[in-house]
Amino acid sequence: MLALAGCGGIQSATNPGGRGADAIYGLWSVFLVVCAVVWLLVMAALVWAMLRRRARHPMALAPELDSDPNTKRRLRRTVELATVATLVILLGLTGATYGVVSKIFPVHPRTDLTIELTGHRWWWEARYELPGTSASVVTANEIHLPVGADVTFVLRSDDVIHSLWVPNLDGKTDLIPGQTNTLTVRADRPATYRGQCAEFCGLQHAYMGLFVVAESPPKFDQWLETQRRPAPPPDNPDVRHGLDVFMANCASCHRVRGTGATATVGPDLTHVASRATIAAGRLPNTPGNLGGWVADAQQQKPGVLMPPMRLPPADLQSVLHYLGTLR
Ligand code: HEC
Ligand SMILES: [Cu+2]
Repeated sequence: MLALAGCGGIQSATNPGGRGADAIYGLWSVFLVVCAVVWLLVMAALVWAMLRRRARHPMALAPELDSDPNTKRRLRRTVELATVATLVILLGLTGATYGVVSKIFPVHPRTDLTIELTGHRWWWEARYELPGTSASVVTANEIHLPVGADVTFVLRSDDVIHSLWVPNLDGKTDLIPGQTNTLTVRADRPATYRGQCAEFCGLQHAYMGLFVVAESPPKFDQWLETQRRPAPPPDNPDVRHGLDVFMANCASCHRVRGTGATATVGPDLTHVASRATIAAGRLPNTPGNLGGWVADAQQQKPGVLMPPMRLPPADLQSVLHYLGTLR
């Protein structure tokens, strides 16, 4: 039941929605069938041998196998055959594996879109490379991709080793400090998938999730256009006060494009209200969760690199109203 519960979901290698995951699922199926057949044959041979021995030597502890030269020859032939079959099967599976690896990591991958993905303890920073413009699109933990496009992730780490794994889309690739890895993925149908850091990276590793939203190219372009815009200026006194509170308490770690907040210790919050979750998939992005998070992030992710912000209630409300305008 546990194994079945893992099938078919939004974080499942058995429900492929992209080229890499498709190839891996195909390979996995071949392994499953071949190994199941081999296992059944071995078990059948074992049962057969046990029954046969009982029948011939009801009392014997060690039957003398080598009594008859014909039997001996037959046995040797069988063992030789099984050895060769094992070799052929292993070489076949190895070859199939190389085939899949060369599909997942082609030497010269095509690239329609490049996303620099940096691993931080314990969240993901995504920077979209937009050729021919100085505007930058930086977001966190929620990556949008156009369906059918070859999207190359340029993977780096800011601290320790992390690993990107979105099982419905592709295999895993590590994010290693001081090294740049790449992974090119292609999503084949519109869907939202969950990914997970797959390399233990400290206290909140389990809550270092991410979402990948694969959508039609027009919807993706619309999303990108929105993300490209800087934050709107405050349009009422309460929100203006929220921005002041933000500048005084949060700007040392966060960036909001269009304001003086330019720090990159924590996620870029320019469009935080457009995200479905906060804190690397830890919480749905609701006003209550956001308030709880800003007041004391340690409650939700103990050890997280955002300190509890002991703000007077009125200031907390204003800063939450301000965050709400960052759509
Ligand atoms: C010392 C640095 C620091 C300060 C100061 C700080 N934060 Fe953070 N913040 C972080 C880090 C780091 C994260 C990422 C935590 C994680 O998900 O593991 C974060 C995450 C967040 C998130 C979730 C973003 C997302 O998309 O997941 C919000 C919202 C946020 N902070 C708001 C605030 C506000 C509002 C303030 C000021 C009242 C503030 N932060 C002050 C470091 C800081
Ligand atoms: Cu991790």
